[in-house]
Order: sequence, then structure tokens, then C-alpha cells
Amino acid sequence: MTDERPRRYPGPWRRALPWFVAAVLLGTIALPVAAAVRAVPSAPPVGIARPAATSGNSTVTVNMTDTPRFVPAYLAGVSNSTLTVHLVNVGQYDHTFTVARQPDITLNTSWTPAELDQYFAVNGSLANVSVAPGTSAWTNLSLNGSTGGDRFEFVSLVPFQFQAGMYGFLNVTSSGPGLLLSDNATNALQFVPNVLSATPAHYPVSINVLVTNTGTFGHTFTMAAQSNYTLSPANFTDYFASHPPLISVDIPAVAGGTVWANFTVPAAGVYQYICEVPGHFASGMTGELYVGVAVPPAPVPPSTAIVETWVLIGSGALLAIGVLVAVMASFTGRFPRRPKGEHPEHAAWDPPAP
Ligand SMILES: [Cu+2]
Repeated sequence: MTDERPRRYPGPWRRALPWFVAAVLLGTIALPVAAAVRAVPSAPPVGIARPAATSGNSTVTVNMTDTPRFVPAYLAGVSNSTLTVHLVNVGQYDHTFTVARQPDITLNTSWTPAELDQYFAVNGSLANVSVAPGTSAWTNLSLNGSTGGDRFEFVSLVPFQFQAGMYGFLNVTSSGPGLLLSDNATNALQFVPNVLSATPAHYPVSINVLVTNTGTFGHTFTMAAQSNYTLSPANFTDYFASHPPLISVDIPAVAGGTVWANFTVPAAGVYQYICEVPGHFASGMTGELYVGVAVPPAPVPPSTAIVETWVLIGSGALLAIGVLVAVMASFTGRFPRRPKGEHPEHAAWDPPAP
């Protein structure tokens, strides 16, 4: 069978078609490569210790709202210094900032206002300031050595504000000069950062880690007492029973809740810390504190950009377009449109007459 139609030289679009298909298919490779190059992750952060100021004072602003709340509700103080608290009443009601004198107690929110007043009448307060609506006040809290490692609750004594949630906690570092660090606990069951570094001038050294909850789950910050020992999720409970941790503190189960982990490190080494809440360590909630030991350079993890949704969808769409165009081109090239009725040799293709 011979085709007697004159063979046409392919038009510019037909000649460009293979190149277009090749370009689209190459794009399916180029897109994830470009995404991976753009999104090369950086090395994970390392927390670096700084020396606690021996005589430095610090200032913090606390807003008093009609919710009623203290914002922030967790304050961090350094012992042997003065913490100046700037109290701003942003609400329409009176509020007080009244700090319990007794350390490490938690007042009972089911007390009546009279019972709360009675508690402060008997036990006294470190500060008691009343702030009228729309005004502000200042108060100085002297955190001398005797407050080291302690936690003090503060409340509003205006009736029913404490009971409705207007309270907070002041956490103080251990007494004596030491090294300060900060770390965060997340709902992803991670410590961020999970590498801490301290370079003390002498041993033993007092180390104070301010741990902030960026999520809402309860956690602990628990540090192994032996250096260069690797805990495992299967054995840490038994291990801590026979080797008490350097420190174990509960991290408040509220966003923004803070606690100081204050402990003394006897000698240089790498100390592992974990969260003791069941399942959290197994999920990766662990970190390492390098004391007097250089932190090894962290390997940069490979980019995971290739599995980002937009890359997958984009590459898939390009691949589909390329395949579709190639298939259409091959079919139109192999089966050109049938001319109108003038070729009886094609009659066999006609559907049977009804
Ligand atoms: Cu945890």
C-alpha cells in the first residue's frame, strides 16, 4: 500500500515539538534539583553558655490584663542580682503584683479571697504593689544568695483574680556565679537546640539552664550524672534509680512556661539530657551538654526538598504534560487525519452500517 499524497516538509511547530517535549521532561528533573539547591539546610544550632553577671541587674515588663492574667506569667531571675519589674496595667480593673515570700510553694486556686489574704498576712510577701487601670509601677526584687534555686509564686490579690488564673512564677538561678544557658521543649518532642556548650574556667561549675516550653505538653529536663554515658529509652529508668541525675525538673505544661535547671557539673565531659515523660525520649527528646569539650562539627543533613509537596506536584504536572504531548505527537504522526471519503482503501476502517 502506497501513500500517494505529496510528503510535506514538517512545519516549524512540528520540528520544535521533540525539543519542547525534551525540555518539559528535563524540567521534571531540574525542578527538584533547583528546590534542593535552594533549601540546603544549615547545621543545627548550638546553645552557648554565658557567664552569669555577678552584679548585673535586669528589668522585665509584666502586663496586667483583665483576662485576668500576668503576661508573661513566668519570670526568670539571676541570684545575687536585682530584678526590676515594670508593671503595666493594660486593663480597666485594679490589679496587684504580690510575690510570696515562701519559696517553692504553689498556692491553692480553690482558696477564697479571704483565705488568700490570710496566707499573705501570715507568711508575708517579697513585693506587694497595687496598680490602677491605665497606670504603671516599678518594683525591685532583690534576689540574694538565699533565693538561689528557688521559685516564687506571684498573684493578684484583687478578689477572684487569682482564682481566675492571675498568677505566675519567678524562677531564680542557683546561688553563686555560674554559667547560664537556655533551651526549649517543643510539642514535636524535641529540645531546641539539642546541643549545649559550656566552657568553664574551673571545676566544679554551676550551670543554670533556663528551659522554656514552646508547646503545651508537660516535659522534664533530666541530666545524666555520669559524663560520656549514653542513655537508652529502654534502660534510663533503671539507670537513674542507681545513678541519680544531676538535675531533674518539671517543665510547666503551658506555652511560655519556664523553669531553671540548676546543677553543678563536677568535671569536663559530655552529659546527656532527656525528657523522662514516657515515650518522649524514644521519640527523640534528648540532647547533649558539652562541658569543657569542643562540640564536634555537626554533619549537614541532606536536603529533603525533593519530597516537598510543591516539588512533587510541579514535577508530576511537568511529567504528565511531557508524556501527554509526546503521546499526542506520536499518534497524530502515525495516524494522520483521514481525508474526506476519497480513499476507498480505508473503507475497512469504517464502522459497520447500522
Ligand atoms: Cu517530653
